[in-house]
Amino acid sequence: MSIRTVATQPFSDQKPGTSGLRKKVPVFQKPHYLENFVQSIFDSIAAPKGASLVLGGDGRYYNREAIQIILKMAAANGFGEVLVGCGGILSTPAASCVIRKYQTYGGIILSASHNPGGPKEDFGIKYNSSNGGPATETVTEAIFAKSKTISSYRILDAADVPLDQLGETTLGGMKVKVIDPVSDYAELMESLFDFAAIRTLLKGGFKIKFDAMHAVNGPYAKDILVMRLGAPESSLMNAVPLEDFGGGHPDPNLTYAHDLVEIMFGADAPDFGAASDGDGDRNMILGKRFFVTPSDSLALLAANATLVRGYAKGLAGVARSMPTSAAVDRVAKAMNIPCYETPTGWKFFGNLMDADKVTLCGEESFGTGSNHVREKDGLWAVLFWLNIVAARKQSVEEIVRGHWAKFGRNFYSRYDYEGLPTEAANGVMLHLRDSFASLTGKQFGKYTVGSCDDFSYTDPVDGSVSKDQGVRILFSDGSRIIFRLSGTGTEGATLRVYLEAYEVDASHHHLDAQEALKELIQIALRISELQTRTGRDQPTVIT
Ligand code: VG1
Ligand code: CO
Repeated sequence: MSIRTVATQPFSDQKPGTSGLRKKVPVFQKPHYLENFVQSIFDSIAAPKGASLVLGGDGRYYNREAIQIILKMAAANGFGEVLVGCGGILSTPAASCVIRKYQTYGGIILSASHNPGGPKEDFGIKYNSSNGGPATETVTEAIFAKSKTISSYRILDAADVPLDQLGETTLGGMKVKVIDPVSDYAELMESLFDFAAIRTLLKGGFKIKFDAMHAVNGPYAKDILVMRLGAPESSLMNAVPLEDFGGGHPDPNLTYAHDLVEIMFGADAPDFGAASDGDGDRNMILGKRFFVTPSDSLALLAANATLVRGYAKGLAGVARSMPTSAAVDRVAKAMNIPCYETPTGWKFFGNLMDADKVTLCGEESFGTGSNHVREKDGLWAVLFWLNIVAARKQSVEEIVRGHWAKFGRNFYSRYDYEGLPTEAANGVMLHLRDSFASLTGKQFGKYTVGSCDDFSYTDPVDGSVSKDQGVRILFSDGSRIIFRLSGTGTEGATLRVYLEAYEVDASHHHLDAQEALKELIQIALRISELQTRTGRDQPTVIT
């Protein structure tokens, strides 16, 4: 076995986005493409000789091939040990858990999350640091800089490593440990939640349905919900991971998790429904004929946290991404704990959690999590909800309505315009930025614009500044419209419009969100000139 140094040329498009580098599979299959990026990671993180690494992915198409390449490159770059999930599988939260538990130098996660998989679909790769969280912007910038000047990479000439059996093998001078992808994670869940109480709830006739969307969480749900908590096997759907997610879009929302939604809104619906995404870090929570918005879910977990063993001591603070509704801010205020607002999620939450500033955090994009790992965590959210339901002995709907009655309701919706010509999408953002002065103070029906800005964040821990993170139109009553370009898409540009209206009057809380937000939607379309500038009448997805 010998180490080969391969001459290569830089690619100009390896800038990591919101969550690593995501491209179509054929792009990753181009000669040297994956290798260049992996070498750029290794060169940037400067791991000491003999360091250990975690490696795994969501099992999508190209996962296995990529893992073999990365293992051989890790061996050639002086790593001493790689912990890899059996079959190449590790959900994103499980990878974070394993990095932390075994105190490895870092980890590489292969996933394009909720984007479709398959030979012509999406693939992705990201680096997580020793705290188990996504690399900070400083690190991803360094990786990008490397990728622009790279001239060679190192790889071991060796046969593929068997990945389907637990145990230890060697690759050159490096150990490869094939680990059970579920057990460390399941043990962590058992330490946080009252499994006995959830078991009793399920035994007592409380029916649940979990949709793994043919993605990575199938085996995790089977182990935890069925084997450990006693839910009948029929509680799971789409629980066998497939390389193409069964041709579906593994995004747990009302549009893409339609099979589950039909069951939860049908006759004889179960009491609780949930789904998770490609890599198992997102979650959607449903009650019987009832949808919980992710922003409300975060607020509710915070408000009820002390009912749950792992959080009984209280919360140090909470954090949400900027576009996430301010529902959790109201809970934080009532609990007298700090609430942080970051540009997006886990790239920024990690520092806050490491510094013990926050315990719970979340995003409107179906992501919630806590300091138990440094990623959002789909099944964790499901267990948290089940634990709350078991403790409160109320239905999901009763719990949410009670919350609104106490804190008011933040009506919320997100409109996504996917696959827009980049020029047109940039044009909308430019136009909005140019309109700040003329919009401020302007009245639209019952709404008055209090202020507008382009969100900027200064990390309170390391002082790093992230600018131009999205246009905010803030109304005097607390309502908001946010415009932002996605950093995870792989085709053209995706423009996201986030709408939030705060309603304190309980007699209006029963309204449908689209109905309650109707006026704000019209304002958003009018001030952005979105329809004329992009030629789109309708959003691709509404969540
Ligand atoms: C989206 C979400 C963001 C989330 C990111 C990664 O990013 O909006 O909230 O952190 O996906 O989630 P963007 O830049 O496309 O809006 V995951 O589950 O896709 O890794
Ligand atoms: Co995900």
